Amino acid sequence: MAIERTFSMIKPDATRRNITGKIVDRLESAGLKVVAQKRILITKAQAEAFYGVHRERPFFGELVETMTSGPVVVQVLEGEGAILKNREVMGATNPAQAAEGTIRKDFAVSIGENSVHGSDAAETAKAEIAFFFSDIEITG
Ligand code: DAT
Ligand code: MG
Repeated sequence: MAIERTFSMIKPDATRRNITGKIVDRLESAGLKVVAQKRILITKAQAEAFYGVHRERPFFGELVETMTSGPVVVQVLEGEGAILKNREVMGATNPAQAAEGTIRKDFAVSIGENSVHGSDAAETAKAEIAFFFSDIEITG
C-alpha cells in the first residue's frame, strides 16, 4: 500500500474534555504521522460547507451546532494506507458499535459527539485537507 495523506479533526467534545493529547497518542501509536496541525474555531458557514453532504439529514442542524460549540484540532495525517488506517483507529460512527480499543469506543460521548472526524476516501481526503490547509502548512 502507498503512503497516503488523510484529513483528521478532533471535535469540540474532545477538546472540551482536554483529551487532545490522548487522541493524538492513539493516532501516532498506529503509525500515523501528524504532518500538519492547528487548533481553531470554525464558523457556522464552514461547518455547513464541510458537512454539506449531510445537508438533508435530520441531524444536520445538531451537527453544525456541535461542531461550532468549541475549538477543533484539524490535522493532516500521513502514513501507509493512512485513510483506511485512520478510520480503523477511529472506530464506527456510533460509539455503541465501535470496536474495542478504538478512539470512539474509548472516548466518544454519543453518535453526535463522537470525538473525531476522518476522511473516508482518497477524494474526500484531498478536498478536506485543502479545505483547511495550504500546501506550505504541511511538512512531511
Ligand atoms: P463519520 O463521522 O463516521 O464519517 P458520517 O459521515 O455518517 O460519520 O456522519 C458525520 C457526522 O454526523 C458523525 O460523525 C456524527 C454526525 N451523525 C451521523 N449520524 C448521526 C445521527 N444519526 N445522529 C446524530 N448525529 C449523527
Ligand atoms: Mg463521514
